[in-house]
Amino acid sequence: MNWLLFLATLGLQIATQQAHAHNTTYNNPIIPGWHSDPSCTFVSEWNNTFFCTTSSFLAFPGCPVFASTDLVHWDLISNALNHPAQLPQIQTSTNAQMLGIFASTLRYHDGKFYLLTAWLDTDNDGVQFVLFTTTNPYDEKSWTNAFHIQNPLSAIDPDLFWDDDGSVIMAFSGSPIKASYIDLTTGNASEPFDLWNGTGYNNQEGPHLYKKDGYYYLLIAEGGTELLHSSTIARSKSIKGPWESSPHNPLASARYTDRYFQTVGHADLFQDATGNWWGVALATRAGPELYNETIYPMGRETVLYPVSWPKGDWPRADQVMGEMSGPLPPKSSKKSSLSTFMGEADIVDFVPGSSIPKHWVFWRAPAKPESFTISPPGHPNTLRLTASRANLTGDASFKALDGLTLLARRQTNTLFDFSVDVHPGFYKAQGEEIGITAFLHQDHHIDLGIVFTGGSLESKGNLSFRCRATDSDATNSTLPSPVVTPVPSSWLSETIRLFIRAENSTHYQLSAAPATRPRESRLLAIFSGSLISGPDVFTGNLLGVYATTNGGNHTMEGYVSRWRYTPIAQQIDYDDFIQSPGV
Ligand SMILES: *[C@@H]1O[C@H](CO)[C@@H](O)[C@H](O)[C@H]1NC(C)=O
Ligand SMILES: *[C@@H]1O[C@H](CO)[C@@H](O)[C@H](O)[C@H]1NC(C)=O
Ligand SMILES: *[C@@H]1O[C@H](CO)[C@@H](O)[C@H](O)[C@H]1NC(C)=O
Ligand SMILES: *[C@@H]1O[C@H](CO)[C@@H](O)[C@H](O)[C@H]1NC(C)=O
Ligand SMILES: *[C@@H]1O[C@H](CO)[C@@H](O)[C@H](O)[C@H]1NC(C)=O
Ligand SMILES: *[C@@H]1O[C@H](CO)[C@@H](O)[C@H](O)[C@H]1NC(C)=O
Ligand SMILES: *[C@@H]1O[C@H](CO)[C@@H](O)[C@H](O)[C@H]1NC(C)=O
Ligand SMILES: *[C@@H]1O[C@H](CO)[C@@H](O)[C@H](O)[C@H]1NC(C)=O
Ligand SMILES: *[C@@H]1O[C@H](CO)[C@@H](O)[C@H](O)[C@H]1NC(C)=O
Ligand SMILES: CC(=O)N[C@H]1CO[C@H](CO)[C@@H](O)[C@@H]1O
Repeated sequence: MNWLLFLATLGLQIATQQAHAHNTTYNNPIIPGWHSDPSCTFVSEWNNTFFCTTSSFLAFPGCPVFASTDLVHWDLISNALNHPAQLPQIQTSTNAQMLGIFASTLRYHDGKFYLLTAWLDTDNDGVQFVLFTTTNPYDEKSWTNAFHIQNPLSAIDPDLFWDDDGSVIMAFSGSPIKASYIDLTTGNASEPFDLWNGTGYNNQEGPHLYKKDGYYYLLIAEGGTELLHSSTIARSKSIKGPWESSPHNPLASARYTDRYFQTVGHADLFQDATGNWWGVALATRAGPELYNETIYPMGRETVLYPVSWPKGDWPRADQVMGEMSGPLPPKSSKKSSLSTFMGEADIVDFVPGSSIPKHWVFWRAPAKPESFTISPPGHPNTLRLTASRANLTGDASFKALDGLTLLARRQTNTLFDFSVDVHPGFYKAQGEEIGITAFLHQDHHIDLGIVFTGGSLESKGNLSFRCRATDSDATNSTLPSPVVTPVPSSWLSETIRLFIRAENSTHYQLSAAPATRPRESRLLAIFSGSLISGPDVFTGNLLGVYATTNGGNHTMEGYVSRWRYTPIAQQIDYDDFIQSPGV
């Protein structure tokens, strides 16, 4: 070998090694709990920061935006949909549960952040494409109102791609996947044209376009968002085709495997400051067996995997696992040592002057925001709930604008402890109920309520703990009967602490104690996580408080306090639990 060639080869080796010189291990999911359909982008102009968004359906605030400089510490920096005037339907429409904000695309172009998404509801025909933009994603109020982009085929999953000539291409779901040129000033979309058919699976959706080394690359999701889900890729010299499928497809998938992380698909790709490529996707922690038993209450979460994509060649991805290794950017020095994977704890005491934490959600934008008041006069360190007529399930006459008194956060850990204190004295009329819930949506929830059944309060049995599950997919034999337990008479005038705890990865324990004597805790019921998982449910478990008159039209107010969510452990493989520090 001559010296020049040797040096060139050595240089090449060093360059290649440099890109991968400092592999570190990290855990999936990088954003745990219900965070499906991730779309992420890297923005060097913003201090080499990665930004991601995930689907939010009827949860409000919606369109959460996360930022990270090291890919493992993710901060929720804003919710792009944060006040109802931006998209009034988030408050007024949709009695169907699995509609709302679907999968989005997040991109940065020429100083501006673009979040393009689909809005679906039952009160309007078809699907609307709506665009939110900002020049500062850290400033929540700076996100614009929804700007409508034409959706010629009533598709979902709009992408946003700027071509070299400045034209803007919006790919979207369809068989084959289609695209239109769009005008971002008028919202007009051109006659759609066909892109790629995929590799033969159903539900071609979630497209993202990229351009690299003279090719257009089209990444799509195929197979439906369950066990056959996948992410596949094709390329073409021209946007009009022909598209060539990657010989390495699927790029990412767990189908036909027994891996713990299933349903891997609906991906996005981005490149970091040193030129390494990364992929994100959604995945469900369960393994195929529990998946088939529909026990995956956290739903679809966001995972990260390294991608190698040599010049002119096809991308290859590492398979998604609970523990992975890759050339992560250096750890942000400002951050605590806990990665977002460990799940966020809540220690919330509703101190006067505080506001509702940014990561908590309502189900639709609240029709009456004053139903959730922190520390009203005379009641410091409490949250006052004004009950909704409808309970969490609602009834035939329930309308979105009636409002639902529910405030929740995501279950972000396989094992956790959640508790809230309920103050005495709210009960005046029959049916009144305040409680805590594990809530997937209005047709899937497990509630632990304190219910007043009328009569005199002092009489034993008139104030009860009621553990009740609602599961529209359950049959009479699989829906457990409500468990009703009288509140012990010695607790009647006390503040009562209600607990929901995942004691293992399949079951939830519901219990209660006098707040001042938590050791007197009583186990009231154990319910399966299958009640809050479902094959056609796209959300994941939320934990929260609710108040209802169960159909009564009168006003009822109650007070809760001391909201705690304590992460206990993350399961990352069949026999692998990572304990939270301090547990
Ligand atoms: C980048 O980081 C510096 C130092 O933390 C900060 O002052 C600056 O505002 C940041 N710039 C952007 C665009 O985020
Ligand atoms: C946008 O589309 C609408 C309806 O299809 C049409 O009336 C209008 O002229 C279009 N605007 C532009 C600038 O093309
Ligand atoms: C998709 O597949 C159908 C049926 O095989 C074929 O007729 C059509 O031309 C294909 N379209 C594209 C864009 O490849
Ligand atoms: C899960 O269900 C699918 C579809 O019914 C089946 O093909 C697969 O064998 C099942 N896997 C397990 C582990 O039960
Ligand atoms: C670092 O991780 C990447 C992605 O898994 C891999 O391709 C590369 O070989 C690793 N490098 C080293 C030095 O282990
Ligand atoms: C469930 O039970 C109710 C009341 O007993 C009965 O009316 C209904 O037909 C049952 N449904 C099924 C699917 O068995
Ligand atoms: C979890 O606990 C429940 C109830 O105690 C039990 O029936 C179930 O088998 C346990 N599941 C696992 C995975 O240990
Ligand atoms: C909800 O309220 C309706 C009446 O408004 C009642 O029929 C139903 O049993 C209640 N369900 C739950 C889970 O509270
Ligand atoms: C409460 O109001 C609803 C409509 O707002 C009505 O349908 C219902 O009959 C009323 N219930 C009672 C108990 O008055
Ligand atoms: C509505 C109701 O449950 N009322 C009961 C309240 O408690 C007294 C004494 O136990 C019962 O007699 C009532 O039926």
